[in-house]
Amino acid sequence: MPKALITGITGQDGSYLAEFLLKKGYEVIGLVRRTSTVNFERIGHIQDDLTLVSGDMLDQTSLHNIIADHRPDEVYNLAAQSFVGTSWEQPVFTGQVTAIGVTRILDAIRMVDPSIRFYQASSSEMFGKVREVPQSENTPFYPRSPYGVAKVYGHWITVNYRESYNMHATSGILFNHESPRRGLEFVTRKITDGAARIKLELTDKLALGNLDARRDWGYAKDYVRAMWLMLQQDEPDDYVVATGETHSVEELCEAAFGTLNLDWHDYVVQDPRYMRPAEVDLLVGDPRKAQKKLGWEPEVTFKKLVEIMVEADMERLQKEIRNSE
Ligand code: NAP
Ligand code: F7E
Repeated sequence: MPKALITGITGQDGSYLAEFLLKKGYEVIGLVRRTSTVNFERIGHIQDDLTLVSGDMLDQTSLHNIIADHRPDEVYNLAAQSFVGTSWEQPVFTGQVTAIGVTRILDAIRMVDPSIRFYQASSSEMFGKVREVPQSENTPFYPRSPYGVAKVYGHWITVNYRESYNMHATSGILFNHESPRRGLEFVTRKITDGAARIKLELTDKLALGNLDARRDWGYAKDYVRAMWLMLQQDEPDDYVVATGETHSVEELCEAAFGTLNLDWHDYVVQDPRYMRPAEVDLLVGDPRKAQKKLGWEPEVTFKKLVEIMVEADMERLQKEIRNSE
């Protein structure tokens, strides 16, 4: 039975990857950090099938002991301070977790068993102020936030450990991917949840920031499959994972409110609080290498993704209303 360690298992991607690996017959170890209240909402339904271990990306000892005690075949490093907005408010913390945390876990692997395969969750935010359109594995980085800068570090330390120690260390440069399990602060979920609340007359306004920003949005379940495929290759490498399509925040509003037969113009207001000090205006990925080498294709379109998310938020909120009656 192959064994995988997932950091960030309580997050959106960690929960989908855990489900995916369990179905493939893996033993799944999940690293969780200590919190004063349990936050297993995304993994509660599979908790009995997982081995959860206590650790933190800020704590070298815990990372080393977990690798030494469990000896996984594959490590998926998904843990991060992943919200771009927060990275301006907590730049040092973001660097400690999202950048230096990668070195901590890579070094723990190097010391225990350098043959363990490693996946690093790199990000399209590294392209930032884009140097070319679409962005591929060869596009130079120009990050625009402390988060983006931290991910550039995480990417290059992964490449460096691959080249220095001959480790099977791979960097997946994933473009935005979403789902009903996306955190409520990210724009897709904020919009699908907001539209559902408005439909159910729980509120009548949705405050957003920059409506012109464009992103290449895919479905998280499709993207965790790509992570696994990367670690099944004979050689470690870097891969862009994206749909190749780009849409604006305004188009996202139109799609989400449209699903509920609402006109977004009647409800969305712009609020400077949600504008960023430096913006990433346009992201669109070139996924041809992943398609060719991994045989990976996204299955869910932008329209379908928005429908899935709106439907899930409607269902959740209707249930909450019923329970409160
Ligand atoms: P997410 O939902 O924010 O999950 C982040 C995970 O990291 C959570 O499980 C969180 O634990 C954990 N974490 C944070 N700080 C930690 C620490 N100090 N020690 C241990 N665990 C810690 O993020 P996601 O959307 O699933 O993304 C997964 C990874 O892919 C992240 O590295 C993200 O930066 C990267 N990425 C995401 C996207 C995307 O569009 N989703 C695109 C490219 C790259 P708690 O539950 O305790 O907070
Ligand atoms: O913003 C604009 C905002 O926070 C998308 C993370 O998973 O993907 C994610 O980072 C765009 C930006 O995601 C609001 O200014 C407008 O241009 O949903 P987001 P992100 O910053 O692209 C990458 C690939 C990651 O790696 C990250 O971990 O939407 N926007 N109005 C808004 N964004 C938010 N959050 N809230 C608004 O009200």
